[in-house]
Amino acid sequence: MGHIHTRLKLGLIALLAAATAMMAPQAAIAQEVVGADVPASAEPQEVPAGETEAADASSGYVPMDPVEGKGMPTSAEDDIWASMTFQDQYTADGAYALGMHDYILLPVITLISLFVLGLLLWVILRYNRKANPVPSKTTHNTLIEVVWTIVPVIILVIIAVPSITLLARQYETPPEDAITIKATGYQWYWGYTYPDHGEVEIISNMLSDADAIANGEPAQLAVDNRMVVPAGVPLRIQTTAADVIHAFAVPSLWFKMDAVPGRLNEKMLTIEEPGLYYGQCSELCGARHAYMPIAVEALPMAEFEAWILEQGGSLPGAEETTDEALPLGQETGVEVDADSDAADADIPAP
Ligand SMILES: [Cu+2]
Repeated sequence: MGHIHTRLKLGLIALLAAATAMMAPQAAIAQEVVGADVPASAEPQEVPAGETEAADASSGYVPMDPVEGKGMPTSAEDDIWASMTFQDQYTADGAYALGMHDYILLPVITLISLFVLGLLLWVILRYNRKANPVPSKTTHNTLIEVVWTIVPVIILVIIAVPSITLLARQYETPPEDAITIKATGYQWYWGYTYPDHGEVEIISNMLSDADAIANGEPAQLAVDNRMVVPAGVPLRIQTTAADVIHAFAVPSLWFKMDAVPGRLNEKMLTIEEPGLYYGQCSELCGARHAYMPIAVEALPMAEFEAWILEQGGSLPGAEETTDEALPLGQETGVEVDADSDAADADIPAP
């Protein structure tokens, strides 16, 4: 009977370990899905002129329409299975992680759970007092003990290989020519700056439910000014915060990084295709934590550059041409010197 207790205990430990393994990646990108369902009647977008921001009317950039189910959570009414698993992934790391979840973790967890359930039922039916009035006095079985030690080790190694690979991939440093975008968390909105593009700064606030639905966007995920980025090239996303700790998280891009005041965190992001990807602040940051969503709009490079110019930014490498047009002393290098001179002048001579 003793070894059965041990076996049950081991079975439970295996089940717990499996449950933990299942929870971990989900917790990593878990997010509240609050009123995210777009009304089924949402027409394929024909946003009336003037419905979108005033700045867009005169210019080339028109905010991209969301694609149902892409870069956003799915409601249970629309698709019960899609609502229970991860969002479709649009980065290589995300695809890898999703594959690991679908083809390794989930099958392993399911098999272990069924196996342990079978053992429990067997013990309950076969070894209860009525069915088995005289219990066996067996205390050891070397073969079984070796098996129940070795098999879990093999299972853990099978899980560890892709798991550590994924961890390493997520730490990959962005290449030198990656485009830097800095996301700053504020109570309770996001700011996006583009240091490679003339310090363009975008302040991004959540739209009201009515405005979001009028735009054909999911309520409480839509924002007034999106974080526009180029698709298909490596981005160096830096996160920081101005007040308390926030976290910049976009589930469909497999991206989550804390935004900590006084620190600059950095992680590479390469979005595979143009699209609109929604996320949320994922670190409890105060009263309106749930109302500081993230909307990342990935555009082809040419459209991204046009958007940057529209925002008053500049293109890296285009400085030679813009310098000529600027009055002397206005080019970046000299400007910095002038600032520091001015700062020096304020300090009284010793
Ligand atoms: Cu926050």
